[in-house]
Amino acid sequence: MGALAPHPPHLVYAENPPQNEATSEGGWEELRWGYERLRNSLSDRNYDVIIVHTPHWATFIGTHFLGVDKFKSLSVDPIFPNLFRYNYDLKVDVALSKSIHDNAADSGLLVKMMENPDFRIDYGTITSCHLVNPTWDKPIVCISSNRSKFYFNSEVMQANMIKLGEATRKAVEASGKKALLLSSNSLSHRHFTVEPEVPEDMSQEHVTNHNQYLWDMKMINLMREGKSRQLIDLLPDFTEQTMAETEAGCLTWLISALGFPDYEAVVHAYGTVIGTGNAIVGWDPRLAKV
Ligand code: 2X7
Ligand code: FE2
Repeated sequence: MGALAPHPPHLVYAENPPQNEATSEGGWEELRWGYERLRNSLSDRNYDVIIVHTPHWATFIGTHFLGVDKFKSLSVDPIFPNLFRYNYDLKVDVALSKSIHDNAADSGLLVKMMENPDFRIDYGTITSCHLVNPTWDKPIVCISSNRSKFYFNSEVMQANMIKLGEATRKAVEASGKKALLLSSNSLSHRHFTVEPEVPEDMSQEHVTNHNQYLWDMKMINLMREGKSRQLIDLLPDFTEQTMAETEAGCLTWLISALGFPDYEAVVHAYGTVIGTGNAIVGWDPRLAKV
């Protein structure tokens, strides 16, 4: 299975889990209830591993993969340290990580295993994984975002992420494991630059502008209609027009790894966080037409 699983740290803050030092009065319920619906949709799926592709582990030379069994530390969001100071303790499926790495290398991508045991895990990975699986009872594979969109352009980024998706799929199939794949990103990404006095004051929350909303709906409707080829074809224009976080390549990787699904995606929620557009969407191969 796959999911679009955005990572605004506000959603973890609003849930008040014991791992997070900051406390809140709630907020962003539509998105949090959407995550609850996504979790319910997974409750009868016995998957072995979560594979997450994250924008906030940015690598400029190639794609990197976590290559150490366990990581435990404190993750502090650089922009919102008031909201997110999260004590994480996670396990990595290094064998699967290495196998995706090797397949990607065979397809001509520049790749590297990240083997520094003191490496700080980014808040994108932690937020998406926490909201999908708050018990952290599954190992993860974590894939960095190669910034080829910035060094080259969207087309190069997409071509590389399509290859990376294929390499991921091959490695998962060869492993015999059942994997849940997460694209950890928001959609439209123009946002407010001033935080309200009470961050969870929902009277202040809305999409930054109508243009962003219309683009988000265009993309979400393509997902709902199972038109994943059109989705990926439109992605460079969407990313340009809305400064979308799809610039990181996560969604292109996910759609490619799922084999460009032509079945309908299930939209669990759409909502804004500091004006950005966020959709929680699941792709379940059981919905594939036979
Ligand atoms: O990283 C993020 C994000 N993608 C969206 C909204 C708010 C904060 O952080
Ligand atoms: Fe982000």
